[in-house]
Amino acid sequence: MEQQSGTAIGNWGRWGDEDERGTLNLIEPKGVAAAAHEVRTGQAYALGLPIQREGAPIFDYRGAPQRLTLTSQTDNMFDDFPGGKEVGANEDVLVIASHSITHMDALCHVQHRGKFYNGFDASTFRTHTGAERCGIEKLGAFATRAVLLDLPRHQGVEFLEPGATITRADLEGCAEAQGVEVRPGDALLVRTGHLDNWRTETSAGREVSFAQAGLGLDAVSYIRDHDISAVGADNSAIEVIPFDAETFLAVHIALLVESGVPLMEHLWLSDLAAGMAEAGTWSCLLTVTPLPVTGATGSPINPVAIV
Ligand code: UVW
Repeated sequence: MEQQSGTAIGNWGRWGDEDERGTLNLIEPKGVAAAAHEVRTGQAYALGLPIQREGAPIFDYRGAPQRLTLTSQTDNMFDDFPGGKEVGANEDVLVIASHSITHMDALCHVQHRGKFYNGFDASTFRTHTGAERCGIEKLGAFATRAVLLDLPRHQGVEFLEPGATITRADLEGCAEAQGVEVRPGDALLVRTGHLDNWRTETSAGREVSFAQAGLGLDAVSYIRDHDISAVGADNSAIEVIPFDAETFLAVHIALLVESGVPLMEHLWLSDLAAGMAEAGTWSCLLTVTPLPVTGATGSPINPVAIV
């Protein structure tokens, strides 16, 4: 098994040379059945942001999501059908950059030194056909136990300082203070408070303060050591922005490429955090359904957490 960056902890080959699901393989049916017992209040929280042009947290080059009206009853398209003048049907076309709003990164999203997760060659990704290996459709829908680490609540602030690096010690300290155990196959949800801050800022403020708290490389060992199946956060890239000064997308490389850990970004975690605090628990049942777009690098998602 070829290893990246001289480390001995990558997951290449762990689930076979043809594997394209990475750490989602850690979710076993008996774990899902046990996760159902995490449900205490039955309250469900949707973690996806509204899909709309205004106020979507995006990188400029991805553009804002657009809902275009395809047909409308006012277009008289159905007038020639029997009873057509009395009936109308409205439809949309959705134009959404797959990495703009709340979304999941497929394992083909980032390559490093010409390789995707599991050693698949970056040349297997082509402009027109997309990903031959590790496309989002290979991940499939999943349900698992999830643990939310609410760092602002733990640190007694509204949101972490923009640009602050979250360390392994931060995650450990928060889990310990919350009294929650992180188990193999769990999804890890990290709340930074970034979206709360972003929502209250003016657009001018957003431009100058794109810096976001996020995971540093040091926190990756926590995810690997706990055999986390997927990582989500309420920021744009899981990792800290500005990006690591030495390696662009260092945490993406460590998680997506080396470890095969799918990432979920722009999760709205604040309502969930409040509900969990009230319920006195930091673990829940999480379901995630990426759209099975063949060869895609990611997908909008609206995960549901049930407390
Ligand atoms: C990058 O950070 C490049 O993409 P994403 O936010 O989708 O992980």
